[in-house]
Amino acid sequence: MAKPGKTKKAKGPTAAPVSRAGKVEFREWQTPGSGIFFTARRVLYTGKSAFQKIEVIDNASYGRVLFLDGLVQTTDKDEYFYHEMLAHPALTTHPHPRSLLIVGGGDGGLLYQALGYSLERVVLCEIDPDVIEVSRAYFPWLTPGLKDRRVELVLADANAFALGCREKFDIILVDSSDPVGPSAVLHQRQFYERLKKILKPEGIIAAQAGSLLFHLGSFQRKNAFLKKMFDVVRFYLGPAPTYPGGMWCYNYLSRRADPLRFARQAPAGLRYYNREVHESAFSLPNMLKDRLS
Ligand code: AG3
Repeated sequence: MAKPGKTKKAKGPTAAPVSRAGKVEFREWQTPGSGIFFTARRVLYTGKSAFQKIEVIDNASYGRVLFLDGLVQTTDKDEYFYHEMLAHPALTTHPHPRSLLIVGGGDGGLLYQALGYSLERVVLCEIDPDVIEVSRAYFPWLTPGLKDRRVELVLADANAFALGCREKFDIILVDSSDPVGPSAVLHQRQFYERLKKILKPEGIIAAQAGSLLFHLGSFQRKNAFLKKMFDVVRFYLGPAPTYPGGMWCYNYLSRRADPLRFARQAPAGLRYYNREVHESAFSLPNMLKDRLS
């Protein structure tokens, strides 16, 4: 990781920075003609890892904001909407989760949620060590789990890791980025076939799937191949205020788990997730139902 504060001229996709009215503005182009912007109170980090451009700024309304290749990954203000909804539906409905694999998630936010359960072993497979180091430096409140004794960090491409892995997991949570750049393979059929092989018979996979507004076509394609692989293929929804379209979609996949049959309570102190939210998240709007039927 380059030294904090070191600013190289970025090549390729980046959020940074446009200067307008004396303010440095970072933006994500969510579509060719629209997006979201943040003025930087401070630019905390910009660097290019072996895999992607990494940027962290401090914003007056959202606190710290992490961008990878110009795409918002997490902000202090709203990270829990996404991390809670990716973690808890699977973890509250698995009969006895002992082992967990997290795919991606180098910022630590999902791990933080998962360690609220009495898991015995967690493997976090992140391709980019710089994401972990930058998050440790600038999001220390998300990353304490990275040094938990139950956690093993594997620095690898999850697609290759899944192929070579001889262990099976109770739960697999896929915290990928968009289906472009290093995350593209994590949205494809081959990857899910590999995950299925390392999932225990009672296992559950929860994966971020994308924007309800902008990725409907990709849900339709995913649904088609997932249906051939898993008996239980469910989509569920939750808000993600700083992601494109603001409403995010997740997959819940299993051989036999019922996403509405609870096996335990979620940890206390969550800010978004609760049992009623969980139940209603699996009720889908017509525009999505139509695509999946
Ligand atoms: N992973 C999902 C990020 C997707 C956001 N997409 C976008 N901004 N276009 C988030 C990683 C947080 N642990």
